[in-house]
Amino acid sequence: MADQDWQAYLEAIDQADLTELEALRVEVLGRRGKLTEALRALSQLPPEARRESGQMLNRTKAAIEERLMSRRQTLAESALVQRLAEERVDLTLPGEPIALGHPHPLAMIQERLVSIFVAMGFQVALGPEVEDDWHNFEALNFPKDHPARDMQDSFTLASGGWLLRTHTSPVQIRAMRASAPGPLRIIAPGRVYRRDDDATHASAFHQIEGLVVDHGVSMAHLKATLATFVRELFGSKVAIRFRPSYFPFTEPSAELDVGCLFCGQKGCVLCSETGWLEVLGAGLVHPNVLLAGGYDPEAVTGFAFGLGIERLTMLYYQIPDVRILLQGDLQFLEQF
Ligand code: FA5
Repeated sequence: MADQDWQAYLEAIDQADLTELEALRVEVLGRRGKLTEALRALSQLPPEARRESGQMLNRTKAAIEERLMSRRQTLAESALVQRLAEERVDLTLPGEPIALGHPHPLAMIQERLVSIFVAMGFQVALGPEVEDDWHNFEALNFPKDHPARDMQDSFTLASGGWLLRTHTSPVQIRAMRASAPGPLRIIAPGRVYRRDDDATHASAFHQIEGLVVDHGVSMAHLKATLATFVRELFGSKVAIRFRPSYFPFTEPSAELDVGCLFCGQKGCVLCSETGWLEVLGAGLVHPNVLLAGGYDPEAVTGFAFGLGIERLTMLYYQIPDVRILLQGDLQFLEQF
């Protein structure tokens, strides 16, 4: 084969893609390749010509091998450049949206209730969820074995004398004992526990306690405070009424009802056809409770109230069943 033919192969290599390159390699250097055959044919040449041809063929082989290698490298590099161009990542593109959580409806309502009272000048006080009998009952004027204790069926702890508080009212005692004989205006939000379990009663729920102790505090202050609170929460059009009631730790005692928001006071299952929904219990602090709190009932008076946060959340969002608030169902919770 003449020199220019080998030269043509070198040029073909420079133009080849990967597949053509392999075909060219086989055609020239394969077991039956042109150059392999030519090298094999050398043995038939006379010694002089063999040496000359042999040197020429070996140089050609080296040149072709080198060219094959460099073309392969060029192709690999351009493939890489192309891939990099195709796979370019645009770091300025917005990412996949991440679903953000938000506070539970009970937490939102609790915050709203607390902020209404804080705006009226109340301070937030907290107390323990594991209480002793004295703070939860006795200091609140529930004598031992008194039937009033049946109103709040408690979870007691195995280690004697402790129970899970059944209401936030023990914080009244703790706050009074920390402030007596000075004036006091607190609200105490928190979790409470009772042996209850039905559509409107959970075994763990939340209350907000309110307590004001000062000179000359009267039922008029209580009514004005609670009326302001209800109107702040539900708007000025909602109807309210105070109804006589009984709690051992207040005298007189009252319950506050709001006009049913579900039926517009026409009467429905949720208000038991009465047109009214019970919102909270309240009253003037019983003298025995003031005494237990370290105050002189001859010198000061006070009012107190306690409301259920679940109950208010149900009213606020018009949720007909308390259990759905406590089940952690995302389909429900994501609506808020
Ligand atoms: C009390 O717990 C009194 N400590 C409230 C009080 C405080 C009265 C200060 C006077 C002065 P009662 O047991 O009614 O009262 O509960 C208050 C509110 O808690 C109820 O109106 C209701 O909204 C809510 N509640 C009671 N039991 C449950 C329950 N099992 N599940 C959900 N909410 C409840």
